[in-house]
Amino acid sequence: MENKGKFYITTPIYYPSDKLHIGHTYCTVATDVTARYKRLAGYDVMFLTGTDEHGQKIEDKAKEAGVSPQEFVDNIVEGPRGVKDLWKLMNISNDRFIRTTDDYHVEAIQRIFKKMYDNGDIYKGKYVGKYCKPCESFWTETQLKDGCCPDCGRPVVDAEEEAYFFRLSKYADRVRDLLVNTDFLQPRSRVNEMVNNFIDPGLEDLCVSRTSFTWGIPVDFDPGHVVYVWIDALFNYMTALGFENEKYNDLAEYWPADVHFVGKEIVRFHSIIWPAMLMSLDLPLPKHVFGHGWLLLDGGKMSKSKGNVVDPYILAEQFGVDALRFFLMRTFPFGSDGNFSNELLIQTINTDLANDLGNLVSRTTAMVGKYFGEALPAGCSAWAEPQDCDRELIGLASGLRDRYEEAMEAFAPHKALDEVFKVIQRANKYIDENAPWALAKDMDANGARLAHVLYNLLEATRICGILLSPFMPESMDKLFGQIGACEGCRTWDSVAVWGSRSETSPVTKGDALFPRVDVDKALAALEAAEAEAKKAALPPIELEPQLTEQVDFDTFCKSDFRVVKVKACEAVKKSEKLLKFTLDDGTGTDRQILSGIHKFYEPEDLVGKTLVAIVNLPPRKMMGQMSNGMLLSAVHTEKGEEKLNLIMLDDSIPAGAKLC
Ligand code: ME8
Repeated sequence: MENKGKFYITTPIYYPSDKLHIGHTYCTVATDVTARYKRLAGYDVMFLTGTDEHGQKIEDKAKEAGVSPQEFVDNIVEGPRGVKDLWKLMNISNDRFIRTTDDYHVEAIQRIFKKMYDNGDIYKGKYVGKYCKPCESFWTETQLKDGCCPDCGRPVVDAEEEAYFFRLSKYADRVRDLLVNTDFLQPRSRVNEMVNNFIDPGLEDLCVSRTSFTWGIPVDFDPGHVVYVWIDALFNYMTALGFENEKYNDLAEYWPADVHFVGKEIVRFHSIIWPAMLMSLDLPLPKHVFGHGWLLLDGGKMSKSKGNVVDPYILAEQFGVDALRFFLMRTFPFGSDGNFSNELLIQTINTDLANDLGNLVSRTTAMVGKYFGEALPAGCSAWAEPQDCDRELIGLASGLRDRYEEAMEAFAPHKALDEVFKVIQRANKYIDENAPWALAKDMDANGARLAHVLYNLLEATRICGILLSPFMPESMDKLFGQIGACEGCRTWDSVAVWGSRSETSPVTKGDALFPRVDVDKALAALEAAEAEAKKAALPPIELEPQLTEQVDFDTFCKSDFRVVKVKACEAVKKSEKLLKFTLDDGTGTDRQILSGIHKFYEPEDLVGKTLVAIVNLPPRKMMGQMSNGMLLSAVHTEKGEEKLNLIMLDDSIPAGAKLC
């Protein structure tokens, strides 16, 4: 087969602050499917994935877990059921895996940073602005949405420090031109978002170093500064090919990348900051960035902190890797958000895989066995006077490769699958139209027609099987075995040639490729597996011993517990521990409570929260300020460290409601 050239595709490099969930799996599967399709179509593919391991969030998480940041990320990346294990399980065919803590990458980033410093695009200044800790993003006041991070909606904190800046503003016009006048950023709808929200309001220079934590790549010419995690992360796409390092040597072959697949919230980094930095270094730009949508759960983005993540291991173990890969690509249009549910997954498996595809394969192979034994007779592929249904099926299947290719080239795997399933559905209808069981009643008169009908079904199945193989590699190998598709007729070239399958290849009815799922049983099993996983993930905790001394009921009833809403919260000056709360307690007069919980919460994170306070304690003075009551919280010890969680209630409960 002709070699069509190089194709370089990447996933985002994942942030190993927690185990990956089904949303991460979605993007990696989409990238894998595209990489496998390109290999099938004759490209020499480089498929890169990896992990983005620096930044304050990892430093904080490691501290919480009582291990070093390196140990922390090693466990999530290399450890059991970690990132690498997950990609192995999901049959991800990446050619390379980069970790941003790899020595070659660290050294390369230091060189890259220095180059931009030397060419004047990185300069030293003072950073005053807002910072979103969970997203590791800096924002200007004007970019905030209702005072919060425009990406995740969480509160931001003030940040001021000496820092290095990248002259992003210098590249605003060139980046705008790239987005507006080329097909660099896809889908097109994302272009307006970037231009209207970020470029046109004015691109400010970007802060690209930090001094407030150490878990990052050191700026080697200025101790104390570490490189901003996004600079470190974005250049992975090139360091993994050998840019500014000696570990690899594939840059000339594969750069510029053909496409970076990324989730929609990181399109800004990939379509504005990334091209601007490449422009600064006079490097070729990637050909495309594709911003896919999110998998939502109950309408919201999955995130570990919200506790609503879906574990891909559980789904793959329950339903099979291929069924899960297929579901992700079939159900959610790649550029849009989609609502995940277990019910939808089961429905897709039952409808598309067990019913449509599974039945086509099992009925066809069973009928070949029943009516002809091991194989169809020679000569069965030709039919002197094709009927309308023959012409329709053959026409639809023969043209399938072009329609599929068009969709895959447009990064629309869901559309490619639509096309394949039109042929599968047409083939099932063809069985009903020809009623092979009726033809088989008189083999002398109808045996030749029956063999031809079955040959057409095997051919249509073969063509669909090849085009489904990037989505479900293992199952399609089994399918090829069952329908007798030799190596030579599983190729890209053979997809477009009706009749490539040898007439007399042996056919074997095997086990069902996709058994039907019993909805109730499967949902119950999932629930049990999820509960088991949650239990296993709970850290060992030490609880305060429970008091044995009893309190009489009347005394207990004297304590007045009320729902309160946080109107304002600030740190008490000169106190490391105390936060001062201004609370709405439902009386119409603000209540002030001081609480020694600064170690556990930032004040701005608590504004708007609904808490519980005991309001009839005698007033107390602390650090010169009055406190009228006490906020309730839960405390325990984890790995020797004290933990505290304020009791938070549903926002719908009004201030002043009494707890009893
Ligand atoms: O962003 N649905 O890493 P990350 C779909 N380290 N996609 C989702 C998703 C969901 N529910 N949740 C997450 C980072 N993702 C950076 C990337 S690249 C130089 C650096 C996607 O682990 C998300 O949109 O937080 C992103 O594209 C990817 O998972 C990695 O997210």
